[in-house]
Amino acid sequence: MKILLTGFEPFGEEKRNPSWEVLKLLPDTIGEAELIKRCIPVEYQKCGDVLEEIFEKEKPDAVICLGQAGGRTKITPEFIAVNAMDAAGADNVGTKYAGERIIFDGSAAYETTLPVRQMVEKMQEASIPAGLSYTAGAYVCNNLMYRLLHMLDEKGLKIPAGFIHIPFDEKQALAGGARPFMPLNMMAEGISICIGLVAEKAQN
Ligand code: PCA
Repeated sequence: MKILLTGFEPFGEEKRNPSWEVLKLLPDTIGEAELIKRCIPVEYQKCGDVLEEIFEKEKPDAVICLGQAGGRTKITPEFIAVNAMDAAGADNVGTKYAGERIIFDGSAAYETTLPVRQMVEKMQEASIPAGLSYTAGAYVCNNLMYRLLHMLDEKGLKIPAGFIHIPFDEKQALAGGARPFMPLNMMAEGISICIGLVAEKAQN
């Protein structure tokens, strides 16, 4: 079984993105699952297309996309992606959106198909701060999650897929004053727990 994992390149003022750094710490297999790791550009117009290309090539059995949510204190699986692009900040090619749709006639929202409640419970049992999030924002991460779930819906593919936001890592915290963070090793442990659950779900 193949699980596609994506992280993002750095954006804004940051020199690194923990969503990609954490993937570098993971092994290439966990149990029966082969992990395919890819880095996605922080661009509204490109992120979904890049993901679709990788998906077509790799044909994974499950997809977990990761992104940085600076300021959060927990690993937060996202419950929902909304059909909106609306953020104060520009993406990495300077594009900004205010109150626009991702897909003009697309659904208002898509719900994750990852076992998010179990993920949160299992991470908490392992003493890793975790919580369910009901908003991925309306910037590029939400965009990627929406495009992922829209693509699977269009293809009629019912595989586990969704998005997990993670906090800044320790290097970012040290570089930028007093900011909430989580050590990368702890995030790697948390994401490995999530992958294990997804592998179980994808098999059934
Ligand atoms: N976080 C941003 C985009 C890329 C990333 O890692 C977000 O939350 O939208």
